Amino acid sequence: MGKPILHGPAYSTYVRTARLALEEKGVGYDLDQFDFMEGFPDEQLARHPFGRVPAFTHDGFGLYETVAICRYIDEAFDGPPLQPNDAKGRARMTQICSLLDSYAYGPAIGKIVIERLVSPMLDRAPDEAVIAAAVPAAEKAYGVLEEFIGGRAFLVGDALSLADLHLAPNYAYFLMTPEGETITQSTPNLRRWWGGIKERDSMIKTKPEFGSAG
Ligand SMILES: N[C@@H](CCC(=O)N[C@@H](CS)C(=O)NCC(=O)O)C(=O)O
Repeated sequence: MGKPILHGPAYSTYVRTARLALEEKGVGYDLDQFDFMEGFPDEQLARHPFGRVPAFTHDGFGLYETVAICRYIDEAFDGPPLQPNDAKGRARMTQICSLLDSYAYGPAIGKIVIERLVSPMLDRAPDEAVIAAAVPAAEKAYGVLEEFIGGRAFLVGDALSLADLHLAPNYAYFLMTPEGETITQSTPNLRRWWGGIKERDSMIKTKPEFGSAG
């Protein structure tokens, strides 16, 4: 099998999730980086018709959408399994990835992180109204995740899964904002989880050069 290529910048949360899957599996890969804040290259738009990152190519097979990419990485390559082997565990893992996409990424990253961390980099003041409006939704999503993890070390079952890899990059950036700091203080189970996750080799190797993201 050839070496897979992941297309997208290391600073993207979703690119980092796919990289975490590759690193945790021990799969060698090339990272084809570009700065989408400067515009999407035509090649990426050809790979991803919705103009997002990441995209993934392997032996002529092209894929986009992070959950699909991560599942492919787990299933096509040798290495430690990243999905539970029972139907309920796999369903819970998929549910958590989906709720992160649908209910956590928008408020926590798309609104709060963008306003607090990215706007100042573009010489714009954070829009406090946008942030205030996003806080309840971020709080709710993190509260639900707090209940899912309970006293366990990982989000699903007793082993690392794609659900943990989906949350970790989101958590890393969210924690860099005052709102994220407050919300993560009130979710102690997730905070304990983060203490373990952030020390993994995969997290250290994929740390983005963007502020001080864990
Ligand atoms: N549903 C997509 C979401 C990907 C996504 O939103 N990526 C962000 C970066 S973390 C992006 O491409 N943003 C560029 C934009 O919105 O213009 C997936 O799971 O891969």
